[in-house]
Parts: sequence; C-alpha cells; structure tokens
Amino acid sequence: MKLKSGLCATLLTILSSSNLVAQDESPNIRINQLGFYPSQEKIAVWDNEKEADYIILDPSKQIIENSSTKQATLSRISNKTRQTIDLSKANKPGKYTLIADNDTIHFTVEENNLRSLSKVAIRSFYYQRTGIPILEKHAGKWKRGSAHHDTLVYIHPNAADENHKALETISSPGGWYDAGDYNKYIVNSAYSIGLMLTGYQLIPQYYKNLALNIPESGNSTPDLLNEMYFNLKWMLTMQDSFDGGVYHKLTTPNFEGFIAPNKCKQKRYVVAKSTAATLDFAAVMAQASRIYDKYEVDYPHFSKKALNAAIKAYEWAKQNPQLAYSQKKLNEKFKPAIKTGEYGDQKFNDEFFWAACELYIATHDKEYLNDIKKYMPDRFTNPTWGCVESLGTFSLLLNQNAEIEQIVNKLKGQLLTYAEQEVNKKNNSCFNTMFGNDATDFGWGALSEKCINPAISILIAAKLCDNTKLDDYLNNAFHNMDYILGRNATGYCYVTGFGAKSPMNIHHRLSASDKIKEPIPGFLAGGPNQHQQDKGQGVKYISNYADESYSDTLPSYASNEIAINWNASLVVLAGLLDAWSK
Ligand code: G3I
Ligand code: 9MR
Repeated sequence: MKLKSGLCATLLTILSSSNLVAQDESPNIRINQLGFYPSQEKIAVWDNEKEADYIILDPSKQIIENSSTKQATLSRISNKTRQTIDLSKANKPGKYTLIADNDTIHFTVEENNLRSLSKVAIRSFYYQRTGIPILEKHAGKWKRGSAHHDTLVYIHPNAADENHKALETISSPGGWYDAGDYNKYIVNSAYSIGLMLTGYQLIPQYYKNLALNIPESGNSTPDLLNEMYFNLKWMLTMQDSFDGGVYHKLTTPNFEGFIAPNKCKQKRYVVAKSTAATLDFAAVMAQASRIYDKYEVDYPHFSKKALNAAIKAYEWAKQNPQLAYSQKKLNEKFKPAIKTGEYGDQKFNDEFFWAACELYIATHDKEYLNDIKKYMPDRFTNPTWGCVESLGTFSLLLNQNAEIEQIVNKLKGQLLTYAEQEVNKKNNSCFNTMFGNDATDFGWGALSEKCINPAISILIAAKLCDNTKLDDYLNNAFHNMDYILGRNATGYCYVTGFGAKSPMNIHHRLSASDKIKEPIPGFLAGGPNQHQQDKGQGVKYISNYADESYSDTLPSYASNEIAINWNASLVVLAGLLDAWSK
C-alpha cells in the first residue's frame, strides 16, 4: 500500500502512542466525538477546501482504508468548502484511528453507543430539581443542599382575583429549575414532559430497563417516569383550585445573579394565569394520567388527580380562550415588574389541539373530538415550546381507533410531507445533514428546535406512518445527532461532559456557582444563534457566521444556556436512536 510521506510520518507517531487526540489538535477533522454504532452510516467532515489523503487504522493498527476526501461542498452560510471522509470500513466494534494530512483522531465503534448519553441526559433533570438536597450518592461531586423550597410563594398583584388577594401566599414546592435560571415555568414544563412522554410511549420497553441512579430508582416505575413525576407533582400545585386556571410561572421579579441557589433572597411569585399555560397543563396532565395509570403502586391516585385537573383546566381555557401572558402589558399596571422569561404566545389553536387530543384519548368524550376537528392543523409543524400541535398529532398516531381513522390518516399525510421536505434539505449539505445548511436554522435553542426535533419528527413519521422509510430516516436522524456531537462548523460536541471539545462555561447558575470546574454533565447547549442577542454584554463570538455564532462563555445566554426543553429533545432522540439502532 502506498502512502503519502506526510501520512507516513504521522502514522509512525501514532503507532508509538495511544493517547486520545483532542478535537482541537485535529482542527480539520469534524466527527461525532462519541463514536458510532457498527451499523450506522459513518462519515467525518474535512473542514478544509483542499482535498486530503487519509487512512483509517483498525483496533489492531492495520490500515483498513487508504483514500482521499471527496464531495467538496461550499457552505451556503460561510464561504467555506468542506469535504467528506468515508468511515464505512470501520464497521466492527473497537477503537479506530483516522489520519488525514497532519490531523489524527481516534473514534470508537460500539453497540449501544449512545446509551450513556441517553441516561446522563435524563439525569440532568435530577440536577435541576428544586427544594430537595441533591445527594452525593446520586450526584457525585455535584451534590448540593436544598434550596428554593417554595412553600411561601406570593400571589403577584397581576394574579390577584376574587379568591386570592395580592401578596397572599400559596405553597408550590418541587419541580425543576427551567434552565440556567432558577424559575419554574408551566409552558416549558408541560412541553418538555409532553415531548418526553411521546418518546416514552414509542419505546416503553427500553425505558423499563434504563436505570438512572435517582432517588426513586428501584421502585416499580421506569426512571424516566420517576424523574418526570417530580415536575408533574409541582405542576399540580400551580392550578388554582377555585377555577381551574393555571398560573403562567413561578418566578422572582428579576433573574437572580450567578449565585448558589441557597444564597438567593428574592421573593418568588406566581403570576397571572394564561391560556397557553392552562392548555399545556391540561394536555400534559391528561397524557400523564393514562401513562402513569400503570404505576399506581408508586404514585397512588395520581392518574385520577391528573385527569380531573386536566378537565378543569380545559374548562377554564374554553372560558378564557385568548388570555395571552404579556409581561410588558402586565408590567404597565402591576408592581413589582417581572423581568424573567416570558414564554409568551399569542396564538392558541395549537395548544387547544394538543389538549383536545390528550383529553379525547383519556376520556373518549365527543366534546374533545369536536375540538380536535375544530383545531386540526393543515400541515405538520415541528415541535417547539410555542408550537405544540405536533404533540397532539404524535399522541393520536400512538393511540388510534376507528372513530378517528380519517383524522389520523390526514395527520399521517401531513407528517410524511413534512418529513420528505426535511430530508431533502440534506442535498448539497457540507455536513451531510438536513440541519445547518441555512442561516435561518440558527436561532435561540437551535440545536434542540431545528436539529434534534426534526430528527425526532422524521423518525416518528417512519415508525408510525411509513415503515419503508425507516432506514433512510434513521440515517438522517443519526446524521443530525452527529452534528450535535461534533460534526459541525465549530467542532464542539455540544453536550456537557461528553466529547473531546465540550462546553465548559454554560450559562447555568447551578454550574457556575458550585465551585466545580466541570459543568454539570448531560446538558445540551442552546448552540449557535445568528441573532447574538447577548453580543456586547461581555460576550465575544468566535465568528459572525450563523453556524459559528457560538460562545462557550458564561455570559452567553443566547448561545450557551441550557434548558429543560432542549434536554427533553436530547433525551428523546438519544433514546430512539439507541433503541432503534440495531
Ligand atoms: O418567532 C420569531 C420569528 O418569527 C423570527 O423570525 C425569529 C428571528 O428573530 O425570532 C422568533 O422569536 C424568537 C422566540 O424565541 C421564538 O422562538 C426570539 O427571537 C427569541 O428571542 C426567543 O427566544 C426565547 C428566549 O427565552 C427569550 O425570550 C427562547 O425561544 C426561549 O427558549 C428562551 O427561554 C428562556 C426563558 O425565557 C427563561 N429561562 C431560560 C430559557 C432558555 O434560554
Ligand atoms: O440569565 C438569563 C437567562 O437565564 C435567560 O434565559 C435570558 C433570556 O431571557 O436572560 C438572561 O439574563 C440576561 C438578561 O436577559 C439581560 N441582561 C443579562 C442577563 C444575563 O446575565
């Protein structure tokens, strides 16, 4: 076999060492830093306009590939040309070495490659738990004392009504911190759990056996459900028992500083009820009521309670169908002004649709079926916190019956049309992905909303609508995951604690205040965001290209925050790929 002299020299160095090479030392190779499943379509990207020769060594250091990079493709975002490195010869479990020009990188091939990511991504929610001590036996060095007990939460003047005076208190303990901040938001909580319950229903057997080392582990409920129950229980406390409406969020007036949770001093309030929060609550409670029904032993009466809460919430929403949570308007009338995350929304057809779907599935009541018809979307829209109709679609597909056959067929058609459009985006992609070829892909939370969620949607399309597409869509979903884990424009593996080049300075108050160098593991960063809303607030971006608008610095809330909804995406995709990879 004839090798170019540069490759020969690098090969000799490699054969005499076995250290893992960090991504930074091989700047031209962009690769999934977690490795691959044996059966997966495997490529790396050569981030250089010049073609390069490369070799691949198998675990016994034999050369199994001697080739050159191919498919030079110009990015539509930057002026960069990238090429493809074919790794398909690395198809058996083991540790491989890729040498391209002067760059060397090791990568692994193994069964269950994403298993650890799948677990740690769920465990990140345990670290977000409020009001309880996070114990060393579960959290290792990231243990911490309890804080934010929320047993004395004030009714904000903007939430006062005939049954609750301003500044009265309620108790609303538990639940997860939303993100890098310390507040708890109903819209995002409901959406996150709705998405994970969708994932759970697709692969219940997989989750049955996935033990997470959280306090409830070992009971008879799958740990994913155990973890979500912690937040569902809190959500129930956010419903006004007088009228069924749900407070939009539980929050301090201003974001806290980057201080430890037990140092926080601001008062916490529940704020005005809203249509979006109440409908999202109704949807997720109805969904949870049927899924947790099997786990009465661990969670007695929860199912019934959740369903009643959902029904009441839906009734409230029907009477208050247009109550947007507008912080600006409320702040003009009420004090103290609330400046934290808005999760604002003006359109509620999607929330009505999701809630009607879940309540119909839980009760088979015609009233909800009528509303499903009334709010039926005319096309499929990828799930995000503000656009939740897809969660209704997924639930109907998962719970079909003769009565809704026509509706389900329509929704299947919509989902398949969407999926075809989505996979076509891969044409002429320099990362060989559906995601990341256009600047508009990169907004706040892009990695979850625009990269992972479409991958989830197409997988569901193949699994529930057209099985003949499964191989193709699985490949595409894997490629989007490769993007998340390193085959991308910055070379970051965007999940904390994973990969050779990983975020170290996430905008996360828990990680920033714990005096531990490494961030809490398992969190997906929001990722590159062309709008750079935090620019000039101490944030320097490495580049202005949309796909490189990422800053691994603490102040970068627009690119480097973490959030439960983004991790929910990661949980679902990692789980589906791990379960369906065979
Ligand atoms: O909808 C518009 C779209 O029409 C427009 O083309 C696009 C480009 O400007 O913007 C879209 O609006 C964006 C909106 O999210 C909807 O996705 C806004 O620019 C963007 O600023 C907004 O970001 C939200 C951010 O809060 C700021 O409000 C994120 O989605 C949301 O995930 C994030 O959530 C925060 C919570 O408020 C507080 N806790 C942390 C959490 C994560 O950062
Ligand atoms: O830290 C805040 C983060 O958790 C929010 O998601 C984000 C968007 O609402 O806002 C961050 O707070 C910033 C504020 O919006 C503007 N001034 C700088 C704050 C970060 O230090």
